[in-house]
Amino acid sequence: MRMKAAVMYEPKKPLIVEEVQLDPPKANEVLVKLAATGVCHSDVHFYTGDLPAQMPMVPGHEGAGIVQEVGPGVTRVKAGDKVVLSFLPSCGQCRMCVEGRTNLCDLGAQLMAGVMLDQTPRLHSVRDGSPIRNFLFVSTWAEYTVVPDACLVKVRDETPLEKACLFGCGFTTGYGAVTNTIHIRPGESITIVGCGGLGLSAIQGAAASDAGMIVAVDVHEEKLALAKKMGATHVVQNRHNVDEVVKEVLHLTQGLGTDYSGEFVGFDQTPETADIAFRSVRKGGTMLLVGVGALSQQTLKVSPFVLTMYEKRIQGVLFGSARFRTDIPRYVELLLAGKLNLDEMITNQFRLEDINTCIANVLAGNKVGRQVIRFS
Ligand code: CXF
Ligand code: ZN
Repeated sequence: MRMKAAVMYEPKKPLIVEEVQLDPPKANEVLVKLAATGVCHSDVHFYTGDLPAQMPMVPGHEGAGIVQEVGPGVTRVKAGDKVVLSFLPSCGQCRMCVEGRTNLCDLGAQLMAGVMLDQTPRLHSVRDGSPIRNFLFVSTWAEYTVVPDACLVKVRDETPLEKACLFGCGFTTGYGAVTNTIHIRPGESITIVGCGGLGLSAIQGAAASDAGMIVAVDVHEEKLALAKKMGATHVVQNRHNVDEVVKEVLHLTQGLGTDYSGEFVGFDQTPETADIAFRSVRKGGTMLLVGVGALSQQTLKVSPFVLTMYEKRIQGVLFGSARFRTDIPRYVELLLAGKLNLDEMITNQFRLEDINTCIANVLAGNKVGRQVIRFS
C-alpha cells in the first residue's frame, strides 16, 4: 500500500513528509494504522547524529493505533484491536523474557538494524522501490506501520490512543523507573533531575507509591510548575550551578541526600545534570540513569573513591524495566480511572506535516511536556 510518512534522508536536514510504499505484513507481523505518536527526545538523537542511524529512515517509536491486518502465525491480536506499540520486542522465550525482564529480550540486539526481524525491509521508495529503513521496528511517524507481533500489546477498546501512545516509551520509562526498577516505598525520598516527559512520569510514579519527599530539579520554571502538579513536594531550579542545586537538596534532607535520585533529562543531558543526580543521593542510595544521552557524551564523571566510601549505587534503566505486555494494560486502567495526568504532560498536538517543528521544539529545549502527533 501507499501511505504518508516522514522520511529522514540525512542527519540535521528537515524530514520530508511524502508517500512511501509499505509492504503487507509477513509471518508474525501486524499492520497497524497509527492513531497517534509521540515525539521522544531519542528520535532527535538520531536526527542530530548523536546516535547512529542508517538512512533513509522513517523515525518515531512511541505509537498507538488500530490493527488492520495480521500476517500468518499472529494470534495475539486481530483486525480492529487497539494496540500500543513497544519499540523493544519481547519474544517470550529467551532467558530474559522467561525471567520476566522482557525489556532485555534477546531480540533487542537487532533494534537498530533498520530492518524487520527477518532482515528485510517493509518500507520502500515509491520512486524506485529502494528500501527505506525502519526505526526500532516500529517507525511510527507514518500513517501506517508493519511491526513484529513481539512489539505490540492489545489494549481495551475504551483506551484513548492519543494519550496511550505515551505508554510506548516516555511514560513507561519514567513511571517504571520508579515503580519497577527501584520499587520506591512509602515515605522514601527521590530527587528527579529533568522534568520533561520522563521526569514528569517518574514524579507520578513516586506520588502513586506514596513516596515522601519528591524533589524535582529543572532549568525551566514552567517545567517545575508542572512537576508540582504531578506530585513533586519540592522544586529546585537549576541555574546551571551544580553546587547550588546539590546544596539545596542536602538542606532539604538534613545534609543526607535523598534515598534515590535519577537523571531523567535525555536529550539535554550534560555532565552537570548527571553530577546533580549523583551528588544528591544519600550514602548507600541508588542513582538511576534513565534519559538517553548522546553516544559521544561521557556525562557521568564519578570518583571511584566517593562511590566506594559512600557505597552509592548507579543503575541504568531501559524502558522503565517494563514488562510491557502487563505494564501497559495496567497503565491503561490507571488512565481510565483518572489516576494519571497525561493531559497536562501532552502540551502540544500536531499533524505529521508539523514534524520538523516538533524536532525544532526539542532542539530548543524549552518546551513543556510531550508533543503528540495525531493522525485523525
Ligand atoms: C531509546 C534507547 C536507545 C535507542 C533508542 C531508543 N529509548 C527510548 O527513547
Ligand atoms: Zn523514546
